[in-house]
Amino acid sequence: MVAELRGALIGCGFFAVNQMHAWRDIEGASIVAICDRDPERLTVVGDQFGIERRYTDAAALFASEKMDFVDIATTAPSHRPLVEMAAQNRVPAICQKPFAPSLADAKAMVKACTDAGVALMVHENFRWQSPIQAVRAVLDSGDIGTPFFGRISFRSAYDVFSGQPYLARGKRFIIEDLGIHSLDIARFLLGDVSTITTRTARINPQIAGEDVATMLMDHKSGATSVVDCSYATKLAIEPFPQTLVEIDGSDGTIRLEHNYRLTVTGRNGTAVSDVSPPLLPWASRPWHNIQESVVAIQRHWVDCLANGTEPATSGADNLRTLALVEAAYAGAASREPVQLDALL
Ligand code: NAD
Ligand code: 89V
Repeated sequence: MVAELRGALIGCGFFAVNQMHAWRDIEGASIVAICDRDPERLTVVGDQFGIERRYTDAAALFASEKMDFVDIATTAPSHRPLVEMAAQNRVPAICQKPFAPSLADAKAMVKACTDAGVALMVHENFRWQSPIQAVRAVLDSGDIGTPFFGRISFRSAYDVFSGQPYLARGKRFIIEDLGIHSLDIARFLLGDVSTITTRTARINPQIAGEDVATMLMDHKSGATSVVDCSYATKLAIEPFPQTLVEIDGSDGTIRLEHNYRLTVTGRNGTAVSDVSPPLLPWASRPWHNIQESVVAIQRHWVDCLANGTEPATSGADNLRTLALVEAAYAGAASREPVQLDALL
């Protein structure tokens, strides 16, 4: 029998609770220790999940525990020091998105893990949502031919600030926090990007950053995509946190619409299906879509460690998503298109 992987979670905040639930659902790995610099969060999560080994200092965690991996669920400013600490201790690491506050930091983190010979995965989970995987499967089937256009859309007026108050305070908001997922989905479905053009706006006067972004991208495949996101869009039915997708191909189309309705028009006609994510026992609507993807990405990590394969959203892969974020902010400021290769 293969020994279960021993993991530790650093950062016991709002989102980490989902990660802890997901670890309990996954065979082959368990969380044996947790760390948070806030003793209150340590108590809340430690008591909820029955974890006795608790640390308020990540260096003490690394010094005292024998771990097969560490799951870093803190916010971006701490990601580089914590990933570098993992690399120094030769511990494979998962790091939440946004991978780092800057592309330069992210490159240094990838180098530190490569030099140490340890695996590094960014917890970029949106592409692991089952409706998005369903779109990918249609593309792989060849039914719609070669894609030439895509639209990845996330428009909502959901109050994200009550659960994540820091989102209202940052100079950067929607592209760095949410658009990053949409940009990653665009890469996942249509491949890497050569050029991005961006417009942003702030509609909500009570926040510091932009809450609307519209991005036009040239993909290296020749396809064009529009990635649009908004937290200022008041709709009759609030769709949070659904990502809607349109793809046009040489032989047909894909539409992932509200309520997870997937319509595929291909060589053999039109098929409509319901690709709703399952509601896991510990999940709660409307977050269940995201919560299910957390299980999927963490299971993928365990498979990768077991088989010695590179995670789909490895640190190196995620540099290309983070570069899109950097390029989008640069292009929004200059109002000029930005070339991606120059950043990588
Ligand atoms: P949070 O502020 O609620 O939690 C972060 C926790 O990390 C806090 O308890 C804080 O005390 C702790 N922490 C920070 N620095 C630390 C350090 N150096 N050592 C130990 N503990 C430290 O934040 P959150 O909303 O849970 O977000 C965490 C991360 O997850 C962010 O990067 C966010 O973007 C990401 N996130 C991802 C998703 C997703 O779907 N992938 C969803 C929500 C949030
Ligand atoms: O995925 C995220 O990082 C979250 C949310 C879905 C609310 O934007 O912050």
